[in-house]
Amino acid sequence: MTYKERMLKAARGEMPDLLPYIPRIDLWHAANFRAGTLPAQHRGRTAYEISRAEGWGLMTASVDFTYQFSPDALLHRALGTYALKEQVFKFVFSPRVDIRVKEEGDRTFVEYHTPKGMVRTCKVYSEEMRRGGVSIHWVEDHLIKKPEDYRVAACLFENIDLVPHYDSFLRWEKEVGEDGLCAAWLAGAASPMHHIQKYFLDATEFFFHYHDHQREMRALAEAMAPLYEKALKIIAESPALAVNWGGNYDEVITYPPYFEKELLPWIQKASAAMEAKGKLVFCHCDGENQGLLDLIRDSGMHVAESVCPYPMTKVKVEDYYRHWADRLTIMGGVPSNMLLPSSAGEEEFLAYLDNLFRAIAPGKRFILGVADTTPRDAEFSRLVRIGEIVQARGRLPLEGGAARPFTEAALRQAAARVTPQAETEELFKTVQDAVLNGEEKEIQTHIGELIRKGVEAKSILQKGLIAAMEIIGPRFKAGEVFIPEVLLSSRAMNEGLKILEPHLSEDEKKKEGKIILGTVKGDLHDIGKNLVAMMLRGIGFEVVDLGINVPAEEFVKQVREQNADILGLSALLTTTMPEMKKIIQTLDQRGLRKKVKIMVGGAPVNQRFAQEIGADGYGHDAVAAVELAKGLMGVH
Ligand code: B1M
Repeated sequence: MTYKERMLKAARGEMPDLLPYIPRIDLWHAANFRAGTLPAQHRGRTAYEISRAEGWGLMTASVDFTYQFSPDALLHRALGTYALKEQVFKFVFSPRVDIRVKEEGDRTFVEYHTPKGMVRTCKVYSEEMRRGGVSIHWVEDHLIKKPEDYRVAACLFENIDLVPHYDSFLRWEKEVGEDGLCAAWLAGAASPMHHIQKYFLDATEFFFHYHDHQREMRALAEAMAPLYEKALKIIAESPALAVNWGGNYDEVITYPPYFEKELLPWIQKASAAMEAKGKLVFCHCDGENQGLLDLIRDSGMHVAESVCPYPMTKVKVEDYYRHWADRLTIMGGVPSNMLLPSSAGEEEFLAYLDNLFRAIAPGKRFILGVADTTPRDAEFSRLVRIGEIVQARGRLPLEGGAARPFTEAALRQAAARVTPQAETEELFKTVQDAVLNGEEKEIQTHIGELIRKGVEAKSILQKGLIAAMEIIGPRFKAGEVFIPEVLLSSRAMNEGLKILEPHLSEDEKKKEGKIILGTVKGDLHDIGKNLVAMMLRGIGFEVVDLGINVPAEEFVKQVREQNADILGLSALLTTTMPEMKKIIQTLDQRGLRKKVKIMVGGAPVNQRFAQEIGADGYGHDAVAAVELAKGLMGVH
């Protein structure tokens, strides 16, 4: 059986002969090829050649930005209108749109002059990013900057057409042959609204606009919908047997009610359209999926691709299999940190595989791979070892026995909900409610009223504002409220503080402590870090946010100058985690280590790593980060 046949069978819920093993190695390859550090036996080879030489399938189910035919494939990155080999159409701009492009070093500025005005974007792709194994270009200046931009963006999209174009897809399919299943791609978003979220606004800003400018946003989504409809028709009629429809779903970013309202109908629509033509729908489910398990399972998609289980995320591989495998095929299963000796020792790696092979028996609806992708510093021999184990033990049906039992205790834990006690005086209820409901305007009135009544500013701060933030944290952790609520509450809290501040004495204004916060060098993920910053501010810390991609020297400089109590480091990539160690070492060498407490966090970071690098603490999520910061300050 060929890899293509195995994938088709696995995706359709039939039993292939062997567990398909298709590790994604594009970024690992690009970084090591550049650095001249590919394994000796593979020097000079392409990623496809290496996979073939090792007997693995080719990862062609998800987009590979590192390998494209068109030099301008990513020019319109900030619009999400690429020109990729994975596409079976071309985006065609009408002559009514005048496009002006300017390159400056690593930056590409693009202006779109439409009949209704101009919008502009800027993307960055640096040598450092290439070397680090990053394929996604960073959008530095987003399309939507102010509410008026929505109208222009809508006009822009009304002036973009899609025309069928199979040439590059067919060329790619020919190159892949029977060694993989080539999936077509639209833009990596599941729906027009998801497209707006992923491309047009900064990740945090999106949630504010989603609340404040819902009408304008929806009008833009409606203006984009015909393109999405047309893409579906073209893909359905095209030679592609599968489509990868949207991705980066995550229980925080695409939180359940939002997913259900804005993404699900389009995934269902895509699945129905493809199914009518005997085609398959893959979705790139590389995020934290715990809160989305049912929604994804029932969405109609055929394959959840890039599934990244515990210990990188909350859901264990056995729980995925138990929950999904009766109707949804899982692709992925090996979290990328299992390939890094610095994150997982040899024993842990082997134990993980051992468990995986037991957990996914009989092996139906499973395509084994690395989720999301093999990191630059991965131990190549581990990828090879997985391939050998598949050859030795991967005949289907697997003989591993039943999946590990799902313990009652784990079920109870997952269902546990924190019920916060809002035991506060009635007097402060209006302020608390305004924070909890994210009412940034009303809060000013409520605080004004209390001040006029002669209520102490300090009490309003502690029993109104801070007490409300202490309620929202556990609610977020318990899954009772989602990221927009937290962000809107933090915004309301800050508005309230502005009114209160002139009435607080210098002593009362004193913050819980001062924290320097940033995402380390080479890393552009900032959603989690921003959330941590907002919650720390909400609870009374002064936060100096240095942003993303912050070099060690900058952290050191800030520690020297800011007189802060805590340094907070965030990293979302296994390849950038070592930066944290470097920063701590540099602080040590400069005699500054004792000046601050250091806390670290981010999806791949854990307590063990924090201890190893000499940090003072690790925060699993934003709520834990706040608790940790209070603990480090000696406040409980
Ligand atoms: Co990226 N990405 N990404 N990505 N991305 C991950 C991180 C990944 C784990 C996906 C996966 O494998 N399943 C994977 C890393 C794998 C690895 O390193 N082994 C990955 C990859 C590979 C990449 C690229 C390399 C992909 C590429 O180029 N093809 C690239 C790298 C770019 C770069 O940084 N140089 C890339 C790019 C992107 C996007 C731009 C598309 C986008 C980021 C948008 C943005 O941040 N503005 C993105 C996204 C969205 C993700 C996932 C899907 C979601 C991350 C997120 O925002 N989660 C992510 C999957 C995952 O994490 N499982 C993934 C929501 C957020 C609230 O949670 O950030 O974990 P989180 O923050 C939490 C806690 O971690 C903690 O509190 C936060 C709030 O509760 N926390 C702290 C965070 N910082 C803390 C600091 C503290 C304490 C707690 O103290 C100081």
